[in-house]
Amino acid sequence: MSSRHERRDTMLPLLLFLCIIFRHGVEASTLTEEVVGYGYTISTVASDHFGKSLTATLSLIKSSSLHGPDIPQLKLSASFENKDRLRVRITDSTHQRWEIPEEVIPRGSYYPHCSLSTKQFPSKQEVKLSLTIANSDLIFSLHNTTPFGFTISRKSSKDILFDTSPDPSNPSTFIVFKDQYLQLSSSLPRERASLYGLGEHTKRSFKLQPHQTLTMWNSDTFSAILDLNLYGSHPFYMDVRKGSKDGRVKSGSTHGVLLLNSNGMDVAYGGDRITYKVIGGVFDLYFFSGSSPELVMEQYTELIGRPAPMPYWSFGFHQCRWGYKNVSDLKGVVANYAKANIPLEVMWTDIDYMDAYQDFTLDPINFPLDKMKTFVDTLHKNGQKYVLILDPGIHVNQTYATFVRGLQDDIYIKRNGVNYLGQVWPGPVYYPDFLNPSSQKFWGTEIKLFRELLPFDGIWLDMNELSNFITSPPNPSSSLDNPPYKINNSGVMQQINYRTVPATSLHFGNITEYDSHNLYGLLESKATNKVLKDISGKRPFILSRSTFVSSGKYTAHWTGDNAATWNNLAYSIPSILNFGIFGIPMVGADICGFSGNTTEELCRRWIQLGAFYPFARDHSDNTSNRQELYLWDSVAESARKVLGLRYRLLPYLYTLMYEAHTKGTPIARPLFFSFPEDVTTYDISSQFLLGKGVLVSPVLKPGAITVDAYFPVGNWFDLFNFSNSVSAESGKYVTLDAPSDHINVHVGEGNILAMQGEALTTEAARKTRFHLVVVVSSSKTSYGQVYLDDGETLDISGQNEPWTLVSFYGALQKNSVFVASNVTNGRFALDQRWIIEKVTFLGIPKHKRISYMNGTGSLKMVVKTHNDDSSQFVTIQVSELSLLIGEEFKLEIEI
Ligand code: MIG
Repeated sequence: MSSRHERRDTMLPLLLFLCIIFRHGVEASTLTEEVVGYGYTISTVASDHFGKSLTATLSLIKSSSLHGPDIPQLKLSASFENKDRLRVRITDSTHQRWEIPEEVIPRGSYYPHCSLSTKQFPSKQEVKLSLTIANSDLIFSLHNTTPFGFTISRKSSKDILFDTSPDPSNPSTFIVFKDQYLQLSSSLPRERASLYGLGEHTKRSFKLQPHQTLTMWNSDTFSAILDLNLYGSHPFYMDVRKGSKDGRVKSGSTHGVLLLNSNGMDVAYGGDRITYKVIGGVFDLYFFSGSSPELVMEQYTELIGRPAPMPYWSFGFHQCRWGYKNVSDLKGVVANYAKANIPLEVMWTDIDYMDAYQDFTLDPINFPLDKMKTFVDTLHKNGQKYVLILDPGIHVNQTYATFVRGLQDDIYIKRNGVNYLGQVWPGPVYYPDFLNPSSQKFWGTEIKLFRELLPFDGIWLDMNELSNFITSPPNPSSSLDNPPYKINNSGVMQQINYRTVPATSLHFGNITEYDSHNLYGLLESKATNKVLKDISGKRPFILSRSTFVSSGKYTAHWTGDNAATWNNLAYSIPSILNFGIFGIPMVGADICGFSGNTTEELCRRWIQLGAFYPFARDHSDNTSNRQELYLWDSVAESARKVLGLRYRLLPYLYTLMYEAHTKGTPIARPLFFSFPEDVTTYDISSQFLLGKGVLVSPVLKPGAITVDAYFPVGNWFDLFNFSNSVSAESGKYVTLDAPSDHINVHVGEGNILAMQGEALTTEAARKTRFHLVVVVSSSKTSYGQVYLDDGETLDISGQNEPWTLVSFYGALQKNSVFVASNVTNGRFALDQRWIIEKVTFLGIPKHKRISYMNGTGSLKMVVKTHNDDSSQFVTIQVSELSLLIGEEFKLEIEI
């Protein structure tokens, strides 16, 4: 069997080199030859009676032939869907064009609101017509210029957020609308705008750097390579603004912009301009007013859907590898984790388990059913789980029942009137068409039958970009396989068909692959999610490589094929932060690196960081050395330490998942989410926050035993030992010790963490007692939450489901320090007999001489102080408590 990665590794540098030359050629010729388009002017304007929406017809100024003929008349509609969400849609005024179906991404139909009354646009040049509603901070303005333009600005600060006003000397700023080429450009305040998002790409920095083209066209490309379009497409960005000189705009004012379009596109980011170049569909732009990063996420996920709730167990540690040989190999790995005392929650199998790489089959020699069944049963007995991989390509093989049922149901993607024949691991394959409603039944039956044989706990969806090992020749009579404008697909500019299903292929309802390509992974995740809900009645766990806008509703994601290098370790942070912003907060990178041989030091540093990824899985490819955490003593030792902290933080991580599900806020967040006014945080790519207040500052360089970490304003305490505090009156960089077995993880003032004890499985960890860590602050009340349920109910927070939500608050007062709780639905927690056994107060200034201490009430407890000479703080430890977490309490210590 030939390894395609080897082939790809040798091909790519050459392809990249060629494409760089080619790209320059194209840009030069665009300037000297014809321009792409001359823009449009406004012919008529109408608005609704409520003043919530406005419609304009636009007429082409002059036609141009580059990239195909222009569409002569367009319709623009602008409307407030709610006070925080403004939608601007531009399409052909007479012909319907491709738009993402409501069944795929339900978003409610808002057009038209009601009957429109026509307005005469004020005839003078340079006049604008504005639209806003009473309680919104956004204003939409239509500019009657030649060509026309529109802007989105803020009412409160007058900041212009999006500005399509054409620069008459630069035709690339004009709106262009052709069948296969749409262009729209907005200027940006270079010094004040910081953009994040527009993926999926592997990037050196989280913040977008000027002068790059971000291509979106789902592709099975090695994620170890920087800046190429990868597995998913998310045409969404968040813009965090720095304050304006006149003081009207405050630093941290944030808005979001989504171009809801599934077609292939290049987005050129130039620092002072962003230009969309899209090869189909319509302009459907959504502006989210924020004005904080958290609010933008709440508003964005309100439209696209909130992230799926994840089962409690999925926050445990996962072990995977491509190349496990047989069942005893798997058993050995599980046993070795146990022997090394390293938590292992989930064991995975890659394509190796299948018979001839056919989905829903087992290799009869190496992974026979009886042995696999015993293996999975044993995992379950030990509180562990099992996840397996599925690839979308179904082997063309008349003796393979799944294939035959697919033929009978007629659910495969078609081309030229027959099922399209691709090539993946099994050899020749057909691909299920998830736009076809019958595919749901087909997929459901296959999964159900297989799960009756082998009770797996979750599904891993790979290769769903769609990946194809062959590139079929284009159909010469169609411009779909070979569109006039070439997006920079995988650096292979000539071909959107490169190693995928060709654009002229057809889905149900005659939807072309050209239009729906980017939706495949989303559709497959959605179908799989539904199947798992239906057959298990529990919260599904799905991990998908390919994603699109709204995938977070159905699946988790990993960052694909990274490499075991120090650079890739560092790139994992921007990738994970991006997926938080895309509404897919359950995300991780392959710990210790997928391709290439890892080293002891790299793997040790990687588990130190990876233990704090929302999704923590060690995975490697079949040609690299094994990298299970127990293989090196120093890695094993680190793993016990950092996974120990992860497991103690499980209630916190799980509550962050609950928050993500209810409000869209990411689990792993950039520093600016908690410190939006601090402009230094905008450039940070080497640290991140878990939730509001746990700061992770990993070592990302070989040989390093210190780390330069940025601390936003406040007091921060090392979460491993509660000392080693950092106090920052305003943000500052600090060089921290980071010996080989240590990662710096700090908790900031104002936070209360509900932690539990360490264990080897999440099930066992859930049975331990709680420990509250209260970091008091001189300026604010400290706050924290814990959400508790059985960890797997489908309907999280459902009316008839048992769950408990506890909010903690605490503060330092003149003569005391206290923590107290508010409880919603305490019953569930009371039934579980969960107890808070220990409370640690951090951040009490030393000058507060602790003269007398006691708890109020008749609580039994032991109070100790820790007075570290080198620290300016005193720690108070209250132990031997037995506070029921399901019951409200107040614990006050006199000082
Ligand atoms: O063509 O299933 O990203 O995690 O191990 C490679 C084998 C197919 C790609 C996935 C990787 C997985 C591998 N897969």
